[in-house]
Amino acid sequence: MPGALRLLVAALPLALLAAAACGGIGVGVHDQGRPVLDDGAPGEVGATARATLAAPDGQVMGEVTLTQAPSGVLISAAVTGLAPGAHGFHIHGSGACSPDFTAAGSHFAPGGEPHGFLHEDGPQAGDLPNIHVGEDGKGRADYFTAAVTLDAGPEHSLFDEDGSAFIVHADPDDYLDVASAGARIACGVVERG
Ligand SMILES: [Cu+2]
Repeated sequence: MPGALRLLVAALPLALLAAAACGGIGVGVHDQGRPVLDDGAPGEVGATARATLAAPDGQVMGEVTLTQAPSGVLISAAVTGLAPGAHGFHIHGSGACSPDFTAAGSHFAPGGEPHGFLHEDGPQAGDLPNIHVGEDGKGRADYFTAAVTLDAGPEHSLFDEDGSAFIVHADPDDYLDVASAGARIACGVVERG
């Protein structure tokens, strides 16, 4: 299965997402299907998780909420106090933001894919489209991805052994070069609730 098909990410208005959830529009193809626990029990649709984004000095910079859907996870992010423009926004593979943001590790990629929506063997499960910040320093983004799950157990679970974290970067992700997004300016560990 080509990596490009492993991840479905759509930054759609919620109305469209609702329509998609009802089967009103096709939203793409993926090979991970309905999230299923290792014991075969179906995933808990509607389960939620969150991450509070903070700057290196601890100042809160935003909030991310995650909701388990039948075939993936809805992610809603709100940020504040950031420089206007596009910022790389990813799920990183370790649930830690201290002693510094390198503790979050590299991008969540249980399948070992290379980074980038534009990479022919990408993307990684933790790749997400950029979040856009206005002149007021505030930004919002909604995503849907079938590449991760909140269920414990599956390889692509955000609650794997070492957890996961969201990172906001200083610069835009060019969706090809993992270094393009630059410094890590905000971090938040994914927690249930
Ligand atoms: Cu990143």
